[in-house]
Amino acid sequence: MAFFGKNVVAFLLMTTLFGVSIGAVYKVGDSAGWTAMGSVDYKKWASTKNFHVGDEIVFIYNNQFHNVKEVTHQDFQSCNATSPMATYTTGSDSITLKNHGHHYFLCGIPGHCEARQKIDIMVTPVSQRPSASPNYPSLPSASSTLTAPSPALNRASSLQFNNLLWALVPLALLAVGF
Ligand SMILES: [Cu+2]
Repeated sequence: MAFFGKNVVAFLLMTTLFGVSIGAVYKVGDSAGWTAMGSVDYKKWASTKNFHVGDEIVFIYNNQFHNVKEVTHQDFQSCNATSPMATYTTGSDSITLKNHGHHYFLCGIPGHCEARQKIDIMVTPVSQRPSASPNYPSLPSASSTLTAPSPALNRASSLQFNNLLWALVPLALLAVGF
């Protein structure tokens, strides 16, 4: 019974996560992909997009010549690839934007970042209410929240729900016993 309960929670967690993930998918550099050939101005490319939490960015490149490293703002500025927060090397790297704020990526191959193979992805918060203080509704227990039927939610509330959900993931994982 305990196992059954845990599985149900895990199942609900997964379906809820995927059920409300309705973010956009952006191919970095569009048809040019992730390159150091100078054909893409990634700063300009990013400035034409409006990234939100839950959106996905995809880096497409030949992994013999390039890679993707997520770095701090300082390392982004100085093209320092030696202490990345994350490294991607498949050549088809799909990254879901989980937090708002800046996400800095560069190619770690020597010289490429300097050749402007770097990108600053600015993720805007899903719900921006100028006057709202952080007034998250008091959360019920993780399990009762997760049983809320996601199909019934409209788009707006499911987006907010998605935000809340990320805050709940640690709770849920705790409940599942990971
Ligand atoms: Cu490169």
